[in-house]
Amino acid sequence: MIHIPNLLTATLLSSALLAGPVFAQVETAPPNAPDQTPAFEGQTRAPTPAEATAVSTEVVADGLPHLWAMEFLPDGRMLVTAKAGAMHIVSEAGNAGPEITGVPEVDSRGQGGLLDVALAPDFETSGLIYFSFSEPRDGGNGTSVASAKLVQDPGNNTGALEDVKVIFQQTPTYNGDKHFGSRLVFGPEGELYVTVGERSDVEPRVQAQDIGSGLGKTFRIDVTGAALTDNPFVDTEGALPEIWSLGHRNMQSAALDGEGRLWTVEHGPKGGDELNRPEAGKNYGWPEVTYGVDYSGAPIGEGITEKAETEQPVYYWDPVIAPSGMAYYEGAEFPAWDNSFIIGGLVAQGLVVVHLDGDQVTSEERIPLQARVRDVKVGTDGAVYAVTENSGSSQIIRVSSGS
Ligand SMILES: [Ca+2]
Repeated sequence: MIHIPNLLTATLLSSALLAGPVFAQVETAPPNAPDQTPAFEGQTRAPTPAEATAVSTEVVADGLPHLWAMEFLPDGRMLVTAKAGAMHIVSEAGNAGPEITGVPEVDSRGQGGLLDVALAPDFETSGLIYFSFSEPRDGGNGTSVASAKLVQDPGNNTGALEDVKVIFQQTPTYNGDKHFGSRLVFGPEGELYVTVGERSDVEPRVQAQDIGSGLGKTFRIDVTGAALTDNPFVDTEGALPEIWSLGHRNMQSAALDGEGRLWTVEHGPKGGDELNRPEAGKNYGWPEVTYGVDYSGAPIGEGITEKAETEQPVYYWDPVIAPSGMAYYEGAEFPAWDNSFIIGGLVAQGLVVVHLDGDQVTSEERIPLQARVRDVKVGTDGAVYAVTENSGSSQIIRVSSGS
């Protein structure tokens, strides 16, 4: 009889031998880049919490078109974007209204489409929303951000976009269908952070390192799309003044923490999803520095995980979770998740909860939902709402602690 050692058992045994206390880890599959090692303890495969969080789930809305993002309106209804290029209002009972009129054309091939949506900080009085989308352009496409006034009729969940203005365009335009990002997050001073991708292919992706290119960047703009005057590269010749941070791959998760600081999660290649806290002018390494390997299994660049003048991720995953959407948690429903990020997992097919102590991840927990999770929000009730995508349609699932 052949005895096949269980990987979890092997991990537990080795940590028991080396470190005394035994902690289980969420991830037990072998890494794609087994020769790479974390830069510091706890940078990957953090232990699970001592006690697993009990959850119950309830489908709030079903049979929706393939969604990409969701925001709660102040009255508790939900504003959703559909990848194919539509926006809807979904009632608290889960009924979707008709398509909101006035949504501009999007290029929804591949990973493109109508992407994130954010309410203006003064939404209750202005009715303004901001959304990102893969904009069809001469010579290809690119991620753009538009503002619009949402005129609604709460009685029948209808709405219209008026005064639609494209306020920001990621450049250069590229003819591809991958890595558009994106998420939109308003900072505490009303500044708008925009995350994008680097368009994936070998030729454009190196521009993630180029501050004259808008590929692979976080941007920080005002509500008109202009660079903030205290952005890091406003006085650098040849640089795009809207850039906040560089060296990113494809950021489809972004949220503020309790102190109002921006955090992002980006898709790595085969391995190498990263949690970062992007700071002004800093370089997050892609594609020169990365955990994981290319889809072919070959190293990316020199296959290095550290380099001077580049930042280490706060945390990374190999194998990947395929992050999309994230929310900072400080609600009453899950006291154990206080000061955690709840990240949507497309490949992880559920929620990925990383608990923080200061700026370090202390534990990682998974909440399986048996569906690709595209976006995550916390409701005013403290429950967590996951937007799923399966076979081209979506559900909104409420995750609570009750039964
Ligand atoms: Ca990085």
